[in-house]
Amino acid sequence: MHNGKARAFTNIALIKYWGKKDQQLILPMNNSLSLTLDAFYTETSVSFSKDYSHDTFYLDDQLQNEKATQKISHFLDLARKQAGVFEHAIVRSQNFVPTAAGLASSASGLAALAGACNVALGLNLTTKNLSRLARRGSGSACRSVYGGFVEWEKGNSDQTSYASPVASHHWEDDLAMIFILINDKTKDVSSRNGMQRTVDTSLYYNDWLKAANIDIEKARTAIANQDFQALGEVTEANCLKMHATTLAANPPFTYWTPDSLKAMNKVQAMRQAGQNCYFTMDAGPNVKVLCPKKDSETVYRELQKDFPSHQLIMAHAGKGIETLEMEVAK
Ligand code: 2P0
Repeated sequence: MHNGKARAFTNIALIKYWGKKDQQLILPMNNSLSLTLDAFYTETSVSFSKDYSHDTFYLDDQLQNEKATQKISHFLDLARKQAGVFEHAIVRSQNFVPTAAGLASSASGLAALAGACNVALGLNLTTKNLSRLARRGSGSACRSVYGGFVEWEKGNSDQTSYASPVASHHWEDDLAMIFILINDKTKDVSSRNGMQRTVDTSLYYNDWLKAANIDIEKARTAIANQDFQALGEVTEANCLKMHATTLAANPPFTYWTPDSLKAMNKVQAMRQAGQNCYFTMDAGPNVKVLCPKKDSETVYRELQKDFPSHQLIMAHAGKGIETLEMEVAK
């Protein structure tokens, strides 16, 4: 029996990963830059044993179906191959999210699984190689290996595509991100399918790539200068450009709902009224508001005027991946 357990926090991209040039290796078309957060995380344990005849996956204590288990098995195969261990496994994942609001994250989930496999299989990976392994599970997971600001260098091969921390002199500790949870009644386009459809069909995709390269440079400079306004402006603009590509895809789609727009308008109105805050959105309807930590209570109270408290979650900068002690089941 080989056991391992790890905890990984989710991350939100300020400059988005949107499109792959290699779907099998999960090599992205552009560099992305994220902030790891403290509010949502996943703890995953894995036990490999020659006594198991197949892989089993429990998420939040629920046995998962074949499709969900296959994605995990595919990842386990990569880890098993690296280790030269060919035993099946039981994977138990627990998502820690304040409410059941569709915030379960593949970033924290696959990063935690990579961390657990690293321990269980004795891979002894450097953080760079752990980031490469996590990337194979889900692109954004490679950024959750680190805390604070993180940049995923797109690279051009399995060896050269991985995340690293962005030097910030702990500036991330002065920031906050408030999640506005928006109910999603629309039909889901997964991020994986959405980004691929956009790469394949969106009229705006090439312009997105040009813009993302410029935006990431601006974000790096803003972090180096600890310039909140510059970071907020490029974060919001980059998100809007990413979402614009989906409208020009075939068939077209959007992750926005009426309440997403209400939230975006609210943030812009707050800014016009002198508040320091900017939004970003990912492959779903939730809106995330970036603001300085010292202003976060004021921003939160202002958002409470339009959104009930149970739809608002305050987050701050989070840590990188952690190894945990595992209680071995009898
Ligand atoms: C990001 N997203 O940079 C972007 C912005 C969504 C919008 O990374 O196919 O779950 O597993 O590599 O990482 C979500 O995509 O996709 C994502 P796969 P992933 O955070």
